[in-house]
Amino acid sequence: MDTDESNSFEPLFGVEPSLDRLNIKISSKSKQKTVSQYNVNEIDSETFIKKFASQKPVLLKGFMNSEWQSWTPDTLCQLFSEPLTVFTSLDNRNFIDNDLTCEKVLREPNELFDAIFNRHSQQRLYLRYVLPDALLSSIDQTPLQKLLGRGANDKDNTSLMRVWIGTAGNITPIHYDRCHGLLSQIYGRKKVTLISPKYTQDVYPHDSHSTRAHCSRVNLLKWDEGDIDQVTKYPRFGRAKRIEVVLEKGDILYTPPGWWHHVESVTASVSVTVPFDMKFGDFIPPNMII
Ligand SMILES: O=C(O)CCC(=O)C(=O)O
Repeated sequence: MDTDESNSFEPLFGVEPSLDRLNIKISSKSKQKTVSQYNVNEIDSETFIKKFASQKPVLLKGFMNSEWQSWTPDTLCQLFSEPLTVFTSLDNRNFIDNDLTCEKVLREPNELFDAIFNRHSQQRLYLRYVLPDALLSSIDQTPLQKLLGRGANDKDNTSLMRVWIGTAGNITPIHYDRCHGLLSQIYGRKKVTLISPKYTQDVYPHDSHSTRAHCSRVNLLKWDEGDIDQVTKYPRFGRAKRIEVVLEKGDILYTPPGWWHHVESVTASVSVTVPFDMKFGDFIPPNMII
């Protein structure tokens, strides 16, 4: 099942494939229902807080600009001198931080980045790492800081930033987070499918007492392929309205707490997650609301 997909990898770092070539299906459903989108000078902090924070996802275009030279495979190799712990996926597709779906392996940085960006491996790999200072300093955070109404040197924020570097085809399966999500794209493309918390019962979360309570049992790709097991077990998933967003270099997607999301790396990808208001506050996970 994975081999066809892996043949659609783009060969070289720096080559940005077009959506047509990637054969992304933008369904009529997602055309009708999409997220609001703003360019960098079109939205201020007040509007963001009033209209979106905690309520609706929003796509922020051109909010995460980085000096590209700092992020090439060569510079990445120099920044990470020790062997790195990376995830492999048991089905070579789905990655969630869980022993049931992933294994940790050690890779030399040059071997890892070569495998990710030059397709020198059929094995999918996902690195999640604290953002090194050298990369952090190459990002212009001013637009985002203004939007969030923070000081530019907010240490709490930056020390919690994580970089996600992975092969094309990696999937983070349907789950929700309890904190606000700011997923920013540095290189390549990701397709994010969002589902409102109001459809929680149609998403079939794992048992509310389990450590996977924030994860859905549905395998979205298999369900869409009509996999008989998936469709039979999870018939109501068809009712859950989906919103599809393609994240490109420079974009940030804001996802409110409790919104279900499924993330697929369309190409080899580098993203940074920016924590915003990590306190859970009064947020009650959707599957815990009686
Ligand atoms: O980019 C990914 O693969 C997953 C990111 C995600 O789920 C998140 O930031 O909450």
